[in-house]
Amino acid sequence: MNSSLVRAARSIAHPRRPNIDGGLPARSASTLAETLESQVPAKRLALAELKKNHGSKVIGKVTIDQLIGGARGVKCMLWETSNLDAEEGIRFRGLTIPECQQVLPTFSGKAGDGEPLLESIIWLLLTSEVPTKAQVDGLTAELHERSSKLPKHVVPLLNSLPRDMHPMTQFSIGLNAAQTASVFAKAYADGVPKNEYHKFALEDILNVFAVIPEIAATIYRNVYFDGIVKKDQTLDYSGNFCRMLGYDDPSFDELMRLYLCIHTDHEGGNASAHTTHLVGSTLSDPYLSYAAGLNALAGPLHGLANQEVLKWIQALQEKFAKEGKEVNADTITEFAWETLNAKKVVPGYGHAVLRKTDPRYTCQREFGLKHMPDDPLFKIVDTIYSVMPGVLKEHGKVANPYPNVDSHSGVLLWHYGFTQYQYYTVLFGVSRAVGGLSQLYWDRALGLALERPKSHTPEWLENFAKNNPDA
Ligand code: CMX
Repeated sequence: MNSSLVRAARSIAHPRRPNIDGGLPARSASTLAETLESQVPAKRLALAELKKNHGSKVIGKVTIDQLIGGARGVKCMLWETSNLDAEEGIRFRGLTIPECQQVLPTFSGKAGDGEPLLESIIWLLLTSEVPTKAQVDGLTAELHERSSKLPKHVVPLLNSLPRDMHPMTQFSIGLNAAQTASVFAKAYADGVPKNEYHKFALEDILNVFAVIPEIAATIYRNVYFDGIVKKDQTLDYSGNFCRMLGYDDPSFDELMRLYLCIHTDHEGGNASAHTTHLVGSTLSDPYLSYAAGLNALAGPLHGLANQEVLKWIQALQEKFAKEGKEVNADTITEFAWETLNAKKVVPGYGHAVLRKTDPRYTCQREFGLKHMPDDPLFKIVDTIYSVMPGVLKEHGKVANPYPNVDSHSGVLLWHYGFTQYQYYTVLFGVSRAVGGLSQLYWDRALGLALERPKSHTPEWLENFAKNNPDA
């Protein structure tokens, strides 16, 4: 591991304030809860200062187009854990994906030797610090221990659901049902003071992280196999999740680590993160807040796009097999135009914010080049990548003709025999919990307000336009 890069990354992710004598404070806090608690007073103070000194500054204007068009670009949310740049893509607490891959602890213990552990990203997103391996190991053990907090009625409830109910619907039901264990809801009902909410929210957040692999794996094993879920808590979070799903291949464990890390967070405005934040702002507990986020993720314009990509590729393969044509750049182009002319979207392409290839796509492509360069489906995805931006540019409607994260995730899973693509969004959902709920911790710690933007009727807008011709 390159130690100067780790130091640099630590200072990007978490610029430490000098002590009065000019030295840097020691990184002494050992558990996640202690580390967070030690950060709360300074963060509260910083936000209060920001509000006091700059609260009335104007940071943007809103047009009627934006009001009608899904609030694109409207600056109206505070989000701690990540930032999305249209050109560069995501940074988790200041770190790009390649930087995370270089500095965050991995399964072997050596940063840079394999994919980061999800526990490393949990630590980074919550605390803004690059954790040590010992801190990450402590968190792994804590999450394994907390996994016993799944209420006993949840698995029987999941077992009773119809097999043909979409896995995302089952996931949402499972997490909502687990809400009976909410420590936050009980504390609120008991009247704990507002400045203590975050402590109880953190209990729920860590418990949600700990129990969702079992909810998710139970759904997978029920819908497609024998319903039996076997844990291996000698492994990390992702490795154990793979065993629960029924996969026992170190290379697949690495894919799952990568997959779970890169899907965690994509700043605040995306539908799943925003929904979690919005519902949480009513002081719904973290279980209910994230279950709402899952329902947003289940939409085909958002997380469901990863299953749609596989469906699209299969339809393409079927069509050209029937016609006795091979799948190549020409036939893919033909199929893309058929999709666009039928007024349908090409799944896995385009983005509401990004204007370049999604770095989450790029790192999955690199994983494919390393682990499965000759896989036929991987090659098709690569050929799609070589022609689709050109097709979409020629079509002329799409703001971003480049692939997003969902364009690549399915093909990697497929390579390992994980072909049940209706389930893919559940994996996204296991990961997105980390971003949405890490932010929810800070929402409660910073006492963020109930979210309640203003809406207007069409008549109001028309009158406004009439009375303000120069607006
Ligand atoms: N195929 C065809 N048309 C597309 C398109 C695509 N991949 N992406 C955008 N368009 C269309 C839009 O539907 C819109 O058409 P209308 O004017 O008729 O409504 C027009 O191009 C302009 O849209 P945009 O400004 O480029 O994109 P938006 O911000 O409105 O939407 C997104 C963003 C992701 C919903 C859109 O690109 C899309 O539908 N992509 C395909 C689905 C997908 O991959 N979603 C996953 C996104 C990542 C995630 O959240 O998981």
